[in-house]
Amino acid sequence: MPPTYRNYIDGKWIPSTSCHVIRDLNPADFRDCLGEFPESGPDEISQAVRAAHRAFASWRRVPAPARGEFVARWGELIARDEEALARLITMENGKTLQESKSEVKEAFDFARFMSAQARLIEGSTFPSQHERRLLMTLRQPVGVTALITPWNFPILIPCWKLFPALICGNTVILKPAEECPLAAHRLVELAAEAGLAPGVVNLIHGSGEGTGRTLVKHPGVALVSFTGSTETGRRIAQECALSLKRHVLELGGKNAQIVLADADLTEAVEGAVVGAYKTTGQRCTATSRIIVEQTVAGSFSERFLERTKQIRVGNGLDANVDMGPLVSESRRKRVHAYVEAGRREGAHLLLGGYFYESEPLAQGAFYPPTVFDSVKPGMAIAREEIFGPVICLMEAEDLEAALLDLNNNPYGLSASVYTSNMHTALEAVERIEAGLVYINSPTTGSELHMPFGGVKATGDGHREAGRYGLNIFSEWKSAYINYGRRVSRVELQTPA
Ligand code: UN1
Repeated sequence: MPPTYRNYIDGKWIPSTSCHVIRDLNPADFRDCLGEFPESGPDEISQAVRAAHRAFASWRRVPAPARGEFVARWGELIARDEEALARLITMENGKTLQESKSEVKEAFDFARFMSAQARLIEGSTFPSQHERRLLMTLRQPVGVTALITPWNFPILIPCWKLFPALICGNTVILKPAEECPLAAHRLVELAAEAGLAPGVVNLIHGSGEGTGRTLVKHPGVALVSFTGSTETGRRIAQECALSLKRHVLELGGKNAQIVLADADLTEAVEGAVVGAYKTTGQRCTATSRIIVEQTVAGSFSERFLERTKQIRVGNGLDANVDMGPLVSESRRKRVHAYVEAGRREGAHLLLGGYFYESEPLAQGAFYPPTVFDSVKPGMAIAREEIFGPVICLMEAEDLEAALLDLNNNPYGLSASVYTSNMHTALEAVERIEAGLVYINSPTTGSELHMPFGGVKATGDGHREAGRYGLNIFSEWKSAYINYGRRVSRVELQTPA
């Protein structure tokens, strides 16, 4: 029997009252159920919100450096358990062990970075237009925050939100994706071990449609931070608009790599392989379109296909595997539906695009690296986020045409350009409509101290990672402090 997991509310692991259960399956082998998680209902969500409110009153008064010390202790426990956490991510999400290790490392590196930032939650001072008056700004916590996180980085993305939320003095309700709840469970167990005060971080399991939606609507939640699909993000924004709740949305991408004729083709091919197939194409930053300058399109495509054929698909725990399964059967069906749509619309399938029929791959959500060419900008596979190992090869006459194709898309998260010309590179950096631009490296691989996020339908203008979480998780207060003895004198002065 798989173990049954509980919610974490007010410092206690509490069995859910719900009779709906979510089974956490290993995507490399559906026979392996890692645990059963509750579909939490309104009562337990309210209980968690009440606990977070009570905790907020004291947590906001804890000096920020002490809040930072807590994040540092939590990070050190994540580092201590690096191996075990990485194995767990691979078993639950499917990505290779090496990728899982990089994810865990980025999580504890971010804890180290963020814990130091707790001493730098700075405001400013300004000269006043009145005498003997000090003007200053300070950052204040927002309150109870709901963090709704995806399954593609089940440790890292919760940390991107948790650590800045906490150092700024907020309390938290974490609702992890139902596909990877065990990673969040372990993460919160480590928070408890690090000595977290009850109610500061609460963990509520359940689906997005059910538990997530109820949490977003709860009047006691002051801010919702969400990473996931644009479709869900839109619904969250609509819901939050009704009560003017703060919301922060990190949504889809349809990232492109441009390869120009003067590029180092070997590097461009390697970059494309990393961008396309790491995490089985399930990164917001994954490369999905490759736009190649016509004169080198034939040779690029030949070399890219050759490299793609070498990708070894299998269980991510096996060190000889390059690409694990998709996260679930429903994701596999969705990816395949896009591939079918591509075929129907007249794109030419060069590789992949099928389900494995023999063991062991038939037991999991495996999908082969899939490549289309003759893809036209209007096709669904060229416009929509597929979130799988599916590549659209496109041709462009020159840089101008390539930029036009790249920007002609509702999303704007990440983009990459391979060229050996500095002028071209800088021109592209300037003109690409995306939050992240890479020159001569893949569309993936952001560094934790840089702002992360995108333009257009990729989000709502916020940036995560780096110090940028401080802007999300605090509100400015402007303070006017008169220190002259006779306040009225100040008031008599103009302007009003
Ligand atoms: C995501 O896909 O949601 O740049 C995050 C990258 C990683 C982060 C991806 N550092 O690919």
